[in-house]
Amino acid sequence: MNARSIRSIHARRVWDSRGRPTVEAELILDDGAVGRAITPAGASKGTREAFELRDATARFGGLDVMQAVANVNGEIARALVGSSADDQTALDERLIALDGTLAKTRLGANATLAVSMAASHAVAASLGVPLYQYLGGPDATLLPMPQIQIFGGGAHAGRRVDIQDFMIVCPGAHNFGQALEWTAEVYRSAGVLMQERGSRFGVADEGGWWPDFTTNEQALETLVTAIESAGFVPGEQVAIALDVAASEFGRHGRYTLGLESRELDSDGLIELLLRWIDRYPIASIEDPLAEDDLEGFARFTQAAGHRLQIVGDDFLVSHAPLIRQAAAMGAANTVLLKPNQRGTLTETLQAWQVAQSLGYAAIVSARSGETEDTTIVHLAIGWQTGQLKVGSFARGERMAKWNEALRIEERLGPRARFAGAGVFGRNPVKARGSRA
Ligand code: 2PG
Ligand code: MG
Repeated sequence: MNARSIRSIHARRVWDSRGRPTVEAELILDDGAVGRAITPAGASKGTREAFELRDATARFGGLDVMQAVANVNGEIARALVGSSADDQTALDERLIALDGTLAKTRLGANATLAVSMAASHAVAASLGVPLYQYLGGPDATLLPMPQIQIFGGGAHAGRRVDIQDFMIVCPGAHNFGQALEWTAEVYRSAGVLMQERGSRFGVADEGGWWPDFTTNEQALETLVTAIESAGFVPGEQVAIALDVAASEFGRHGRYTLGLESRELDSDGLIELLLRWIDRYPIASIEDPLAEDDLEGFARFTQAAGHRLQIVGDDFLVSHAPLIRQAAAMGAANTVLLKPNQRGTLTETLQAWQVAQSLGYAAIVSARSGETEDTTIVHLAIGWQTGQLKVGSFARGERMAKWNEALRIEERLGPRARFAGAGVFGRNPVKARGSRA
């Protein structure tokens, strides 16, 4: 008998950070080791993401997941119980074959991902090692550069500003813990600043301050002021990262900036972003153009790809074939990796491997609907992507991830390395950032 054969799989409905239903799976091995994982959920989603199965009933606004839960407890459990969990690739391939569709429309990627992640946790527990170590072996010692949201916007804040994530990175920090300390200072000073200006209205879906700005650029200015008033040198110690999430306000090469009542075509949006890059210390821009604007993405990458990180999220949906297509066009230079965009760990890892082979960097990312599940922290460290995006510096479902990474940094002790400014090595942030 293989000690790591699967004794049981059980799913239940749990609740995410927006109070919406989601799937948790628990997998027990023959040796008694238990793995548990919860699938997250996005709000600003790419149309080519794997399918999230929600019940065709009115319960909870049509968002219930009882069918996905039943799929795990029925079909998936029947297919996997008794087989070995040792080989994650083989297990995920069985899930893919069992579903039988390209986008997991039959069983639901929310069902398959919970099982895929739970299996990896169970094997790590059985081996008596942390998940990152099971995934990455002795080399898994690289703590990621965190991308942390200071203001929320777009679909996460009632579209109060068009840009979705105003984040910071800390290229000047010497270790992960210090990057969090600096972020805590900037987050606090941004809150104080907004309070003083009478523009603080609670927090958005991912814990960033809910903004009340009259232009998108005002958010950038406020962010630079917050970095300065927290005592850091913008662009050197702390830089800006944006998720424009342009698919949310643009299609067919037309973009509507609702906050400023402006319509732009692809070139107009590219010009605007290039102006911001000149004026503000921006190290990374995600989804600068919409997911259907491959040419725009390629033009923007040609104009700015040597200066900063250009990230494909809705544009690439962690999908290896789309990454290959983008690379052939010279579009983007970094991939956002979200396991629920594909529905198994193996497919997400494949996206990273393909990205790496094409010279792309990668950021493991949470979704706007999260839980206490910390699997993605282990993926970022185990797969050595060097970057992690989790939302802001508030709310338990976000802090659970940052705190898990802190624990790992402490556990690794002197072996811990920090991705640091190296992740932006190709594109030194320092050269830019004067607001003159
Ligand atoms: C994104 C994520 C996280 P969502 O767009 O990168 O900010 O949002 O999970 O809603 O897609
Ligand atoms: Mg995004």
